[in-house]
Formats: sequence, C-alpha cells, structure tokens
Amino acid sequence: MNIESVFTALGLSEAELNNGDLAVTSPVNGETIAHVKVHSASDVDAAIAKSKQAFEAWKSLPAPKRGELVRVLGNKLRDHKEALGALVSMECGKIYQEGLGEVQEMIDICDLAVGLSRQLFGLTIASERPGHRMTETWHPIGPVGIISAFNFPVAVWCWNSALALVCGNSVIWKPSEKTPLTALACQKLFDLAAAEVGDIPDGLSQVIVGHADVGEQLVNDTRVPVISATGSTAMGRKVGPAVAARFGRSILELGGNNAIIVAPTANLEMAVRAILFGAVGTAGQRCTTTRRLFVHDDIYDELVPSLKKAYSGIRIGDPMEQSTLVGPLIDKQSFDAMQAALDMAMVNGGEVVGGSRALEETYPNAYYVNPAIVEMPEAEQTVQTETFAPILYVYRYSDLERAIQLHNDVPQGLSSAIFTNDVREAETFTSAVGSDCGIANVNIGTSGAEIGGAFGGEKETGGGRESGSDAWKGYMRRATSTVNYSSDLPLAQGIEFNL
Ligand code: UN1
Repeated sequence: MNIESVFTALGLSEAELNNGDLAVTSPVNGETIAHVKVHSASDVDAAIAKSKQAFEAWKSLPAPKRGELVRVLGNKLRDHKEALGALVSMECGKIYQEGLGEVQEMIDICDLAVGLSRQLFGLTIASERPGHRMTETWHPIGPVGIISAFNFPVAVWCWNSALALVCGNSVIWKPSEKTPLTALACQKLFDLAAAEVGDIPDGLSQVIVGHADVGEQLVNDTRVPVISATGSTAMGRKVGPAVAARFGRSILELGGNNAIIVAPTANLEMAVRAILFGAVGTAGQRCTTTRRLFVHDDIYDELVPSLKKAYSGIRIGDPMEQSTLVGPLIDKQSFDAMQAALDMAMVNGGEVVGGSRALEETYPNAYYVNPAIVEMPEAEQTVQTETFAPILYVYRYSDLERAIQLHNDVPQGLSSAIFTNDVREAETFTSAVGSDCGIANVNIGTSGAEIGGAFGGEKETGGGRESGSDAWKGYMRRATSTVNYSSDLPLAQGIEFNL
C-alpha cells in the first residue's frame, strides 16, 4: 500500500490535499505528504453556527434513528479499515497493526453507540408526595467540541462522536495539527454514511483544522456546551479553566504516568509481554503507556534481565513493515524531550540501557529510537513527569504497601496494573487503598483498554470519562421532572403555605 493508493481509497483528492499552508509531515521519513487548508477565525465561527443549526434539527430525531447513522458509519469504517489504518500509520507513525487496532476501536464504539441509542435510560424516583411521579430524563445538550491528539488521531474522535451523535448532539472536531489527514479521511467516511442514510442535517459533524488558536476559539465559544479534550496536562490546564469560566462542561483526558507492579507470585512470562507492549508499543506515545515498573526484590534479578533480553529483540523501523514493533517518534521535539529525560535520569542515579537514536542513516529526517530501560536507585519519590517516549523507569520494592504509596505519589492518575497470583494483593491493588487511577488492572498491562469500560483518569489526568459504561451521560443534559397527577398541591418537605 503506498500513500497515493491510500488517499484514493479514502476519497481524498489531490486538490484537497494541496489547498493550503499547513504542511503535513510523515514521521516515517520526515517527508511532506500534503499541504492542507487552515481554518480562519471566521471559518470556525461559521462552522460553530452551522453546528448549532444542525443540532437543532438532529436533537428531535428519535435516538434509535440517530443510531442508524452511527451504524452505517461503523460499516463505512469496516469497509475502509485497511486504508484508514494505513493512513494512521503513515501520518502518526504507529505500526500498521496498531493502526488497524485503532480503526477497530472506532468500529467497536460505533456498535456500542448503536445499542446505546435504544438505551439512554433515565430513572423513576419515589416521590414523597401522594399522586406525584418523579423522573429523570436525558436530553441532547448541543454541539460537542472534540480536541484530539496526534497519537490516537482517529479513535478518540470516534469515542466522542459516536456517543455524542446518538445522544442527539452535533460535533466539531479539531484534530492535532500534526495529523489532519486522518481527520479529513474520517470526515469523508462520515459524509458517505450521511449520504447513505439520507436527510442528515448539513454540518452535523465537521472538522476544523489549525493550530492552538483554532482550538482556543472552540473552547471559548458559549455555543459549544461540551468540550472533550485529549492531550497533555499543560493543554488541559488551559482548556479546563477556560471552559469552566463560561460554565461549559469539559471532558479532559490528559497525561498519564502509568505503572505496573510485578509481585513475587506473578507469571513472569506474561508480565514481560505486557510490559513490552505497554512500554514500547506505539513507541511509548500512548497516554496509557507503561512508564514506571515496580519489581519485587525476590524476582527482580529474573524479571529485569528477561525484559532487557526482550528489548534487545525489538524490531524498529518502517511502521508499515509487518515485522516492525516500534515505529518513529512523532518529531524532533519529541526526540529531544526523550534525550533530556534520559539525561535527567542519569543525573538522578539511573542506569540507562537503550534510548539512542536509531536508523539515522536511512531516515535522516525522522526520529526512530531504541526504547530505554532505566533502573532507578531507591528514592523518596518516583519520576513525576510524563515524557511521551519509550522510557521505562524500573524501581525495586520489598513491601507492597510502600510500592502502592510510591505508585500513587505522582500528579497523574490514568492507568495502572499489578501482576500477581496472590488474591490478597490483587484485591488490595484494586481496592480503595490500592491504585488511585481511573484504570486498575490485574494481570493485564496498562494500555490497550477495551471500549466497553469508561476510559479516563484522576488528578492531573483530568477526571473525564469517555467511551463505555455511562460515559454517554457526559454528552447529555439531565432533567428532573415531577408530575402531579392528583388534584391537591402538597409542598415538598411538608411546608404549609396557605392564604
Ligand atoms: C490515548 O493514548 O490517548 O487503552 C488513548 C489504550 C487505548 C487508548 C489510548 N485504548 O491504550
């Protein structure tokens, strides 16, 4: 599959790919693959106005009918899975297998949303007054702004939009300026689905391309009641307060500092495989990437050498090559941040294996790296910052309670895992005194969550939840209605208020 055939399969024309000033560079080889149009402030304003109009029409369509659009979108994704997966790989550098996985995640959430479109349940609540009925109903809320990052350039849009659409909302998507092409491709597939279903309001789903100023405009616009933003904690620190200042609702999915604890009874072979996928998969550029590892003293000298051996067998290279496990970092900035983090680790007494640049001669303008393992000395605190690169900091522990304390003692709280066959340890880790993360796994790594569960985390991860479970409630407004079917007017709390 070459990039031209992928563009063609996804319906992206030469004219659309070369109609503007935003240069799109493939991290695979550093070459420019397109120049797309950046939206101006007035374009964004018009898009929001159109979105609001589309919402007004869409909100009164019965939810199961809205689900039909999402069902057809899921089918378009099935039909274009290989092409879209390949474009993901070429534009953001993740390996093709993971590109396909990302599209599968979109298909899965479409399926979930279709079912949900018949299950946007409210409650019936016992009223304290005779002849009264109290209910809770969920209603569409308005245009939903979606801001996504380069590392999951398409799935994050779909987690949000599949739910938002069945919930009766319109969506406006600001993708990362590093990955606009996959967004334009998704828009094409959405348009195909809309045309097939028919009578879909114009502007129900739109893409706005640009830099931070485009995102800011979306974030500050009162016509957009919900902003779902995925990215760094630094970005969330700006988005959260701005949305709150206008009493909007934000769903924030920010940085992680995810860890795995490997206990003495763990199946070490399983643990090594999970750590490998978690730490080096997507070249360490998932928000759920395993960044810290706590290994019990009793198994340290067995696990760590096996892990190093596994690392030495990792194939780094062209992400479209079937045997490749680790593709490039997104750009030079990312490479520099990784080197700075490794320098810092050494200053703090860490012993670094790997971490250097790879394939520089073949790809002088792309940034491939050897994933790094850093054995850290005993310390009062573990690494506090997220570096979006494949660096795994390894710590030794002897007491689980202390390991959990160090595990939690970071600003972020997204994903976590323990490998153990001791039920007391497993239950402790997932209990109130265990991991403080939004995701706490047992004998499974930190990354690669299924869409059925609510996805997101605590503390500086932002507190938002997307995807499964009851995350749909974040895209609706709740109305409590008390209906009096008696011929009396009793007041709540037994208050007497008579003339
Ligand atoms: C992200 O990196 O922004 O659990 C999301 C996972 C994926 C989602 C990652 N399902 O790793």
